[in-house]
Amino acid sequence: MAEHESLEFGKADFVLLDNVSMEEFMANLKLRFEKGRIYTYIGEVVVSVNPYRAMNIYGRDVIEQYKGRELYERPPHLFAIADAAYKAMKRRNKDTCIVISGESGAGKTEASKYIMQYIAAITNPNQRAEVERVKNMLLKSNCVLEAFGNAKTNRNDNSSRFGKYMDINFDFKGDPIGGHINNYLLEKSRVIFQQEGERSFHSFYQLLRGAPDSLLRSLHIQKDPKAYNFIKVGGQLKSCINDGADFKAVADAMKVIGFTGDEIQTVYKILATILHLGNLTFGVDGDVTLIENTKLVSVIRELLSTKEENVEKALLYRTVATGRDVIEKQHTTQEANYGRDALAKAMYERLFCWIVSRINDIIEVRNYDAKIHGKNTVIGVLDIYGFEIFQNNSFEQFCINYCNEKLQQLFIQLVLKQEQEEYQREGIPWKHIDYFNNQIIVDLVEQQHKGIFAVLDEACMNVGKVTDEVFLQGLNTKLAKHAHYTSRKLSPTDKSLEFDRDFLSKTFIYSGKNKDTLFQDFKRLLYNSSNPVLKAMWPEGKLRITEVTKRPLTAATLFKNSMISLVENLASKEPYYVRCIKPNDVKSPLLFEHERCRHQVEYLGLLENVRVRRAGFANRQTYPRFLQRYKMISEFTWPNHDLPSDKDAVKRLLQGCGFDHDVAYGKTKVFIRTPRTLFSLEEQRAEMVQRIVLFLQKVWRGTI
Ligand code: AD9
Ligand code: MG
Repeated sequence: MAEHESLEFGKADFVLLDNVSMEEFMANLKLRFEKGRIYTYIGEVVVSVNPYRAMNIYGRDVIEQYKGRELYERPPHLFAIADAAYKAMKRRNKDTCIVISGESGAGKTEASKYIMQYIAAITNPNQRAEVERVKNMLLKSNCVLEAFGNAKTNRNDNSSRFGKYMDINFDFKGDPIGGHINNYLLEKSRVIFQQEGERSFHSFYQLLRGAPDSLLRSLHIQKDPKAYNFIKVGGQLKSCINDGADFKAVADAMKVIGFTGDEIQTVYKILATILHLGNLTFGVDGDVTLIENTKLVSVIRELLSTKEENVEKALLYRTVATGRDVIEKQHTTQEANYGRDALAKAMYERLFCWIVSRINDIIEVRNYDAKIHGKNTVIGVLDIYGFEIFQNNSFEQFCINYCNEKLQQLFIQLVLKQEQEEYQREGIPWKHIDYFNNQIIVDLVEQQHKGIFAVLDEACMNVGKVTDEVFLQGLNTKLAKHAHYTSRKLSPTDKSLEFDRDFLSKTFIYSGKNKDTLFQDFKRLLYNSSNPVLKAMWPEGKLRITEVTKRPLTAATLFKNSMISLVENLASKEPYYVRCIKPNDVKSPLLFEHERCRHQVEYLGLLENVRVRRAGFANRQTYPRFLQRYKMISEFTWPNHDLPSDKDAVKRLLQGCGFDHDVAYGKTKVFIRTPRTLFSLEEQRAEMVQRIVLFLQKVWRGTI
């Protein structure tokens, strides 16, 4: 018996459970985890449990075992799902996507990297140089993005603090010819603040620990992270990550990808500027606000290639237009502190987006290829930040958790709802399955006019300074009757919103993070830099103050829009799912915390998924399409059938092969229950194709 069928390791597919109950599901999950079988299927969905140890299951030999094979032929693995997505794309010319979800630390980013490695390994058999180049770039880009977008949190030593969706484009041969990355809301508040036990983005520590002395000297930076206010807040300055070695790996990756020397230097200068900004302090002399450590201003000026007085002015004043007049208004120390922090965050965020766009410039599909070979197809890989609930949850957690709710909604729609609806439409007998539809939660957040984001935006339009209170009052009036909005508190120090859906619970939303203003003076400062790389990052700095009239979109609206378009994009592709589970909170390879895992199984809707799958069918195809593919395997249908309809012909074909018991006939489609039947049809077809080819060859050679 094949290993994946042996009961010693539990059931390889939850669909095969004797009874679909939470107890049996959990027992199987636990047994497999303990036996080192971290992957299990629900049909074509992979459930993965983070092993928290190096597993010897990703090597070249294992890749070979999965290459081109059908899903159910080998033990469950990410490679099988990657192969299925790849095959579907190649065979049917369809765009596919792999959506990886699960809470923070569950293993999404690692999974996305293994999937990419697999795709890279199985493509380009002819070793075309251009394709090798593209593959190398795609893989190398991960290392750079993680350095700038990941950080140590209390949940995960390498937590993604941005969402990433990467399209890989393939040519008609099925070889990667380019890609595109979309990034979503970087948690930029981490640049200036970290919770106890956490770190800022890896890039800062990598610079301090890995940069050669000469570089540090030129940046006026010392090695000790404790010297820098912005990155020492969390108190967690060491980590299990090797910052020094990573610095070199990232620098090499940037070079390989094609960043120029000047660009890389500018990246370091921006990091250094942010560190120096954090040490700037403001004081007052009479009614004048001033910078206490003016030496730092010279350092910042040098790093930014601007004029010294401009740096000082941008930090202490803001230009405002009152009617036609333009005046300079001095900051209070509080405003100056706010401005400094906003500048640091904005510079980092802009740097990150710029890095992504540079990578995109370089990995973009070469036009000539697309032109020559017509349409190319895409596999998208989504690795987004997972649900997280901290002691204090802020605007970022709210956005992150909303994003996860959106993805869960997509999963429900595609896997559960559409499946049920399709059976109904096709007139296939179907027992209704109950599931929690989280649309109500998604609406609570994003609905026009009365969703939380809308109320927040409205509060932020308020010119006065009481926006937090206005926001809370707005929520109270508009959402009082919402089933999932149970209470809220008005105390100015505890503005928590309470919901009974726990990913949204205890969220502190302050309107400031939504407004997210960076004074125009800073934009102008950076735009006027004589460093062309930096200047190019801040094109809006060229606007004069009187031209800046349009109110920018709020952070919430931007995020909401980007999520809506992400979900639309995913919905337009054929989705494959990886559902990651985190077995414990202490990163132990041995501990399977039952309650913790059960909770995740519940909110990922895995049990409902099994039920739908069991009630359902592995594959469905319209009658004409089915015939087109398999008609050659039956004498009744080859080369053409004389039955009254395609449906009758398909029936006849399947009866002839003895598969009639395993299928259902809908109005327009045939539904095949088990993958094995499909597999067998495929085998017979391949055999027949081979025979036909041999026959034709003989005809051509004139031997027949
Ligand atoms: V977050 O939402 O970005 O905070 P992820 O991405 O879900 O989170 P990640 O992939 O970063 O989690 O995994 C966390 C850690 O678990 C990794 O750094 C590894 O130490 C560990 N891990 C995850 N998957 C595997 C694996 N397949 N094999 C070995 C793993 N270790
Ligand atoms: Mg991650």
